[in-house]
Amino acid sequence: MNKLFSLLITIFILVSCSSNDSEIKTISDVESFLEKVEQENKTLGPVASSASWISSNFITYDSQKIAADFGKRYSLISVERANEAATFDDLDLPDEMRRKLNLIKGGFVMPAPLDDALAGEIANIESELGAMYGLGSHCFDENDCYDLEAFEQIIDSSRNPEELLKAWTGWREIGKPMKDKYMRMVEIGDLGARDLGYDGLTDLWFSKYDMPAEEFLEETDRVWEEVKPLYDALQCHVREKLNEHYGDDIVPAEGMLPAHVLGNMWGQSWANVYDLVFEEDPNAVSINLTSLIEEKDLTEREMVVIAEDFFLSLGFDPLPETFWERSLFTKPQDRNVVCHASAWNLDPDNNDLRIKMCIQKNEEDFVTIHHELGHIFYYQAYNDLPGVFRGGANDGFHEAVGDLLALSITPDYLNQIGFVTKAEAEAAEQDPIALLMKQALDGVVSIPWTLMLDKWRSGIFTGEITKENLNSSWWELREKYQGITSPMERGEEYFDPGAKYHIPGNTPYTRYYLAKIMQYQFHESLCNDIGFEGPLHECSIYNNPEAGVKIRNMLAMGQSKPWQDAFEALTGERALSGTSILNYYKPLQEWLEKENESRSCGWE
Ligand code: X8Z
Ligand code: ZN
Repeated sequence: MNKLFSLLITIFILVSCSSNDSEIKTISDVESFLEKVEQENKTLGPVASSASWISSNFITYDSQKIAADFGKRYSLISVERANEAATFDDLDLPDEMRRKLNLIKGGFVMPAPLDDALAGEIANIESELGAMYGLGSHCFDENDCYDLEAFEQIIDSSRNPEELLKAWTGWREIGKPMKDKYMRMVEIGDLGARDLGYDGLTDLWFSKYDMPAEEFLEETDRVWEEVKPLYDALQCHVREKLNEHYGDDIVPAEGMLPAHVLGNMWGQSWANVYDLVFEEDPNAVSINLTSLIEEKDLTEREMVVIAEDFFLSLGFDPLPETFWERSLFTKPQDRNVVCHASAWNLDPDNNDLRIKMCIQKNEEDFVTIHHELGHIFYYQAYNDLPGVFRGGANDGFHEAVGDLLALSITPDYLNQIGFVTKAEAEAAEQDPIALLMKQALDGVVSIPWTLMLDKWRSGIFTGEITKENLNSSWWELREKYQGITSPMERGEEYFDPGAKYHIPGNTPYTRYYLAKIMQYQFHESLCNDIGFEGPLHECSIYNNPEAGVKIRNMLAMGQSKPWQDAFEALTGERALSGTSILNYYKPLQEWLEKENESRSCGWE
């Protein structure tokens, strides 16, 4: 009787153990789990992407409803899979498998908790915020209404301070109603991040870089310290010139720059005030890409074809026919779309790649087309990898590819594609400061902005910034990092961060900071590899198959290895560094230091 009893107990223990999570897991369990995730992604992924594509291409009540529903379902299933992946934490696994599990556990931006109501609520808020930005417009009276593109038209080109201020403040009205929704979304996302085992959203966002979050953040700050003297010199010079143009009442001779006169809605690029801040050598010929695009009467599609040709010259495969059929290149007149440029990998197994962009025929958008195609050719390079490995080595790599090619839009390249004559290209190269200044007004100016944006967001995530100081802390950071200030008092009734796409859109922004730094490291290393001996700003990798192979090899790795491995494959280095960007702009920095000698630079 006793024996029978203990046998029954043993059977009970065995049965109960095998029916819960404490079951001993094996590698083959991991394999079947990964296969399941792969299959689910194949079925749910493309439909969820289509729902999202429709909701950004036709912003309507119903398209938002469908996108939110897919968002919720996708989110819940991803969290379930992340939790399942965590059950293999104690298993000793090959690196590749461990990496796949980690990617499944950490691949979230704004995770929902495993709760139907909260998952529904956060998905609705996300969709609402996206639509509020996409539909954003402001009327001063019933006959005086503007959307973002109309406001940008003014900010980018007007020199009338009153008109500029009106457009600058007008666009920021769209932020106000986002504030409470944004805070509620962060509250739910924080719960989601904690459920996944992270110490909140900041920890989740910065744990994706193959090193502890804190170490990564220290790295980004370290590089900023390297680049800051160049930025400070530029800020000082631009302030002087804008002060000369606008006078003390608009631009003070010392301190910070007012945000509305910088030629960009967010002050993140000052290229549009180039003519105010730099006097070109009268003997040099300057190349104005916007005028060339106009003179050649290029269509939007032709601009994309020229950018595609750059990639083809490096040996990349052409884009599929469906790219040309399904992409959006121009702003539709009869419906509302999210105009902020984006690149889509809708159905990786069928190479359904698209961009969505309201292209304007100017230099800025010509460069942005290269940026977007960088994403597209990255997708194409890694789409035959397993689903979990389809991603950039880190998100900064994804942002850097197109920008890297844009660094090669040199006068010589423009000559090669028949935009300018050889004589014009040579004449333009006679004034390197002019070329570098134009580049720096975009490439250097954006750096502190790309760093401060997520510092603000991280403050919200950790709770250091609260509802009471949302807007003031935004401006404190803009002042500290960029030396830019708001042109008028901005109280807490405003939500100025909401007027930037990536805040309501929940797109992490540190990726652009990484890209702005890494693209120069890539460029310098490729130019060395191909044996280019002149100054870095004259080097173009156009038509160079050797550079093409190096880039493609890196892209084809997707996120299958730590980013440092991918970085090393191209540059031979494993760490971020400000040295390449400083080398690139060295002649300009020296010139600026001379110009600034008698000026009192810096700001409090
Ligand atoms: O958002 C973008 C791209 C899409 S990934 C157009 N960029 C950032 C921005 O516009 O703020 C590119 C540069 C920075
Ligand atoms: Zn991008």
